[in-house]
Amino acid sequence: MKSFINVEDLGDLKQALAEAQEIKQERYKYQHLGKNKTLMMIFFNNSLRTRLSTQKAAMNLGMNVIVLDVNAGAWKLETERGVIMNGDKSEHLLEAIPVMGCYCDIIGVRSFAGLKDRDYDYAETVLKQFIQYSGKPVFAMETATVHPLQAFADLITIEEYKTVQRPKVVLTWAPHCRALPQAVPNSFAQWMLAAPNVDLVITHPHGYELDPQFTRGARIEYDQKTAFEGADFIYAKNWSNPGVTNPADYGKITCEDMSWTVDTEHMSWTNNGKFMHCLPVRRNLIVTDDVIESPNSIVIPEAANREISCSVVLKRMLEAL
Ligand code: AN0
Ligand code: CP
Repeated sequence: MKSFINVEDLGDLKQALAEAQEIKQERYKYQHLGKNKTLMMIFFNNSLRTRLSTQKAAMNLGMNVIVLDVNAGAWKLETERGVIMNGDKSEHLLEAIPVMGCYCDIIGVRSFAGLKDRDYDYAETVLKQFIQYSGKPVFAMETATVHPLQAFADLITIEEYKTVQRPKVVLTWAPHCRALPQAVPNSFAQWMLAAPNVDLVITHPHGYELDPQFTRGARIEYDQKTAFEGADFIYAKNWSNPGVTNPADYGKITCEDMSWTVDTEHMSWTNNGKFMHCLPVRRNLIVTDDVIESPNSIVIPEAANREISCSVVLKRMLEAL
């Protein structure tokens, strides 16, 4: 595997899920694969889970790991071509990327959407520059529009916790005090629609429609209660306005309706549904204390599966070097 961005990059999902279970049983089975190979992780944004789980997965595979927090110690990077660089940015990404590529075998990139210019974000400008100029295989650690390591971990978790052959999985918008990207819900929708046995329903306020390239074929239900009825899994996430219905709203908070917060009443509408969230989560905005602390909350095993999803991805990338 030369890159990991969209669900298609992984090929057959049943095979990938089987590989995930194999690695979960025996995490060090492939530790010879990464000998003398270096992973470089580049963070333009904060992280807890991605940083730790990706490093752990790489160590399980015997790799060396270098982490760079671009905003903590590196030169401030210019990302636009044609700019007269007389401001605070000392280096251009177009030199920095090939230099980074000299020191490693595989690169992971975290670079969130700026949420100001929809075309720039949805063109995945930064990620594409890494692919084009680093000369190395690149994987997304949440980029402007996708978070595939999270979605793969979510799928592994749903496979492990489902009690019916074809679970009803509900992706629900929930309120938040800051504008967040659409990467997590985009990838979650893309992966659930590609999964062999998932009945996906998406619920959100009017105007929050996700980009159809990720949701085509999904059932959209604007009434949250109707969506929740009979659900086996509730996957909560805030996202800012995707600007699909009204381009001027892109990246804005256009709904603050706290009736969307997932509380015990919401969960009572489900089929004893499990609660999921990618984390970090702001309690009592997205989900109440009661729900996230309940026995039906599987947010911790979900996070634990980030090590597993990443192990499969890095194993595949090492095999292709
Ligand atoms: C990020 C987001 O919503 O995309 C990362 C989630 C994994 N969350 C925050 O910035 C709080
Ligand atoms: N879920 C997730 O990617 O978390 P971090 O932002 O902490 O990496």
